[in-house]
Amino acid sequence: MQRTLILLKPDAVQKKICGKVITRFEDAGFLIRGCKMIHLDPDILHEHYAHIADKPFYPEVEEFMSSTPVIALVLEGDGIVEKMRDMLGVTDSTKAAPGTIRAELGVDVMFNVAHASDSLETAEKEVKRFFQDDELFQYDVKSVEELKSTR
Ligand code: FUP
Repeated sequence: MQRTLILLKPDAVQKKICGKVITRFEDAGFLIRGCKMIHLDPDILHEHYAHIADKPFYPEVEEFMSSTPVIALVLEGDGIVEKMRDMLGVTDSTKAAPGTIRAELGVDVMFNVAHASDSLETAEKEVKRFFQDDELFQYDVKSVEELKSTR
């Protein structure tokens, strides 16, 4: 089963749409394996965004991503890395396909709701970057009917 790393960005936190976004992930069948609120410091942001650290817009990314805490999630699901990128839409919210999270809830290229790992290889690195092994959890999924039958 694949895992991916999600960061619900400051725009999602400030707009109080984290629950709405997580509901979309759960409705897609993905499982939450890890979840925490963290304040990202310049060191971790520089590491996480190493691929854009030399771009002129990087200082703005760092300022934005540390402007409030973010919610970091490790989600699991069949083919989740690609499915999640499709669900989110392209980086620029104004160009994201209709129905995607960024098209519906994002503002622009910076305020684009969430980060998701862009490949399986990156996902493994990013999960380790933000979560210790003991912050990830295994549990069984149960329907309402199954839970009722245990009472
Ligand atoms: P994504 O993989 O879709 O999260 O996008 P990138 O890793 O390429 O970019 C990370 C962040 O850099 C974006 F969320 C916002 C910022 N960015 C810009 O501000 N302008 C750009 O042209 C590209 C990225």
